[in-house]
Amino acid sequence: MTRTWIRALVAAALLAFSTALAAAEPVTVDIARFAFMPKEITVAPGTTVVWVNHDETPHTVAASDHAFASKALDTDDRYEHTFADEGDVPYFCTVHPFMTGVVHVRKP
Ligand SMILES: [Cu+2]
Repeated sequence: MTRTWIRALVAAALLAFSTALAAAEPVTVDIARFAFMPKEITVAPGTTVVWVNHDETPHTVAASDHAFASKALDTDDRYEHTFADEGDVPYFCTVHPFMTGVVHVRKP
């Protein structure tokens, strides 16, 4: 194997490794007993948050600033949103506005 080939392989391996580090795992928020659990989470920019409704009652996930909103989620339905920018994103359930949560988006 030539030196150039070895260099190319090492470069490809390093690129794959750094890409894996950058891609954050999805974070799950459970909807159960008329609450978001956990109610507050902190994630890195680029993270996808997945909400899963475990209640028998339909719920929604809607940003307080209307940046995103799910349809009504039936039992076991899920909704996901990727948070690109840093900041605090409060959200609530439009069917039951007392159900609230916050996603804090922060660089690690
Ligand atoms: Cu609800």
